[in-house]
Amino acid sequence: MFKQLTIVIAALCASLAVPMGAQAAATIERGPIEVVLRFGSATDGFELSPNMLQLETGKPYKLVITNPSSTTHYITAPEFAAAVSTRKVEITGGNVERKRFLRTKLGIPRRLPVIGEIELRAGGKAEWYFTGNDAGRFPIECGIPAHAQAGMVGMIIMD
Ligand SMILES: [Cu+2]
Repeated sequence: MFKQLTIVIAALCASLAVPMGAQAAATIERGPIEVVLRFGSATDGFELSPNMLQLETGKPYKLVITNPSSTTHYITAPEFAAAVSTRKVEITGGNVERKRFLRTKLGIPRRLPVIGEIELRAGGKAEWYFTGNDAGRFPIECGIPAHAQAGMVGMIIMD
């Protein structure tokens, strides 16, 4: 009986003593943190929902941006794009097109192209995989004239 208990305790200790490497691997296996952002609404409202995202530097994210409206919207967040390392942008539905421009347009020394705008047509969905590098407050809005003024503005806060 006593020997059996010792074995159980030993097994329990072994299961608790997970090496750091294994923990890191488990974090990667769980994948990026998914955050959902809606551009426009099903009733064609000019809004971002939510209009504020709180993220942390150094963590991998999958930002899922949907456009349930009947019109095209442009996801425009150049300062944010320059502050993250983009792994990929996957675009599905709505016949969507990715647009890019260089850091030089922001007065940032040219290193790599960053995502300037993502054209998100009606019913489209974009999945933006990135890791945040720089802390700050970054505006995100619709780049189509008058849409931002009508309310399609938001803020991404990276701590
Ligand atoms: Cu728009």
